[in-house]
Amino acid sequence: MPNRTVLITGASGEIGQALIKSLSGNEFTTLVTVDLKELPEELSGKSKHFVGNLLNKDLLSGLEEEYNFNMIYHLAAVLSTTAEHDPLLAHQVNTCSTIDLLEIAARQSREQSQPVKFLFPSSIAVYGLPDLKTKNRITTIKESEWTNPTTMYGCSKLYCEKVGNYYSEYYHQLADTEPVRLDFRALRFPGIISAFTIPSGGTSDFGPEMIHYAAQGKPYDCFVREDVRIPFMVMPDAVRSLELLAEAPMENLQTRIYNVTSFSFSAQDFKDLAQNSFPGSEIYFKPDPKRQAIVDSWPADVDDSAARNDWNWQPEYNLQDACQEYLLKNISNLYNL
Ligand code: AKB
Repeated sequence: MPNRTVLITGASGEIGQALIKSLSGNEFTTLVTVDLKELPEELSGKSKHFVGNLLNKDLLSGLEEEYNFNMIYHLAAVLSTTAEHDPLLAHQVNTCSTIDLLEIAARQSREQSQPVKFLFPSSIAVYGLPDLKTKNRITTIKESEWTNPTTMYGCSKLYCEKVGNYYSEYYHQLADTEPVRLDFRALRFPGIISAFTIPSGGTSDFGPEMIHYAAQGKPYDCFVREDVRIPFMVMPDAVRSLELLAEAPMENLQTRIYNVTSFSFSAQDFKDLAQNSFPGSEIYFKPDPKRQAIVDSWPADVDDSAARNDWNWQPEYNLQDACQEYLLKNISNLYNL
């Protein structure tokens, strides 16, 4: 296998940490990571880590000068709830940093005369269903349907999908220059549940938060109604789907944007799981109408048949394995239960 240099932004976040663990086992891969924060102790030494803000142009130009990237996992983002508190910041972090990194990838793909792959985690937040009646009527949603996001996070993810596709297919289409060979690929992730880290700033956080609180014996006030249902997957499947899409032969891909999911779960399902697994858990439903409205606009489930057909996507953890084999086992270990 040829040596390759991989950049991961947002490396200290939930997906970033899990991706570093997975990719750092490969002796042919040099990992370069960036985040506002240091990496946790257990990951230090697994990458060349830079602490800094992606909006700092000097940081990016320094990285461009020092490294020739073969692949970029651009994970850094302001998530949906945080983004509604500061939409301008969300725009800057989520879209401006993406354009800057796409520019670097485009230049480097030209200089190296080979494709630079650009992997982008998009989200079910790109969907926007107008009301609960519509949400309940639709069983699964395809990539091309209902892309009317109601959040700044969803808008920025949708824009980045479009612009990533533009950089791969049409960039500088009228200029008399060598075409760039940037290879942008995006996954629309559902809510992601990690057994090792607790999410923050998202609106799908009610599920993982509930389980982690219950395991620690802490009461939890759930900010959505019990009947709220959205798709979820566990972290190992999220990381595996990113790596599978990254490695899929281009000729098999009929699109650059794919839904992926494992199971659809309601807030009440999470409560039942928590109470069966950690008897005595105190979970109360105290919906916040504004956060509630955001998840009401997200689909209850997505159709990931394109990913299944084009690059053999299949989650390793179905609902039962996700709960028993991954979540409860690891969470119990984490909190020494
Ligand atoms: C969020 O809630 O903002 C994210 C997402 C669904 O993309 N977890």
